[in-house]
Amino acid sequence: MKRIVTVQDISCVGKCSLTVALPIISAMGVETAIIPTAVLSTHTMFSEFTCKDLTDQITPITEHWKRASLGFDAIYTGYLGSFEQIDLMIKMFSDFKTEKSLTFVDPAMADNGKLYPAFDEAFAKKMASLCAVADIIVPNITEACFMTDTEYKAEYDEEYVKALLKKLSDLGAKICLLTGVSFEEGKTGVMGYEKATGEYFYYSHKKHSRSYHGTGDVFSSTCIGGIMNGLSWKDAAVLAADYTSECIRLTIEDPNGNDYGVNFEQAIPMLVERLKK
Ligand code: PXL
Repeated sequence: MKRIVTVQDISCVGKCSLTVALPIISAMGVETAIIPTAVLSTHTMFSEFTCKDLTDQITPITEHWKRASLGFDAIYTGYLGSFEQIDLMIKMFSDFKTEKSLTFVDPAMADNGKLYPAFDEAFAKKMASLCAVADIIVPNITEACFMTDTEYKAEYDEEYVKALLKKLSDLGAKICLLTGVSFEEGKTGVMGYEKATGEYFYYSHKKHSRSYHGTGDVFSSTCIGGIMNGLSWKDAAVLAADYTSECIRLTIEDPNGNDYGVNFEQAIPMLVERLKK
């Protein structure tokens, strides 16, 4: 069985970061070690939240793991809270990455043209330095723009997205996967670029009437889980896009659906079925 470690916060309510990564990746048959970077009462899109920073726990945990000779098939980072945490992740990559293992960065920090409340432009530039040393990065268009000094556009063409992917790739990552890429009304999807082959990849599906927080984390978790199951990055991206879309559909159809996160739990059987194929 493969083992990954994912490093992100615990938002106690809100269905994002570790509370989606842990169940989704585990359901995909992959051991999921965690480092919680902070404990929040809810994610930061609530009007109020508590936050206990756990940065001082990261080094003691990783030093213990080194003494115990623990290794990981992948290191997946999500929402991080500070410059220091980003530096610690760069160090963790260099301490734990092997030739066979994968580093996967979701620079979760912005959406719809805006940074999340806790961040500023300097933080986005710092996040670019983590993306530079990753194998695979999965920003949305907003995050990619902040990291590459590109003007954010709500409407764009394929040329704009390809140029954005090229700039992301120039940061250093081997594979760049942009989420939330839409070229036609009613559809959305993912567009990727692989530095080694110069190849672009696009996959789209239905765009739903509503969007929810945490869907980027659902996508990233499924994508790394798929890769750990032996899928190519493109097939993993397709699976992750389809699963995320199904989670959104189920949430919209649920009369008691939460507005803070998606019903990812209800779509886990579909995810597991798809992995068997
Ligand atoms: O990736 C979403 C996310 C994760 N963690 C925290 C957040 C958010 C989005 O707002 O606030 C704490």
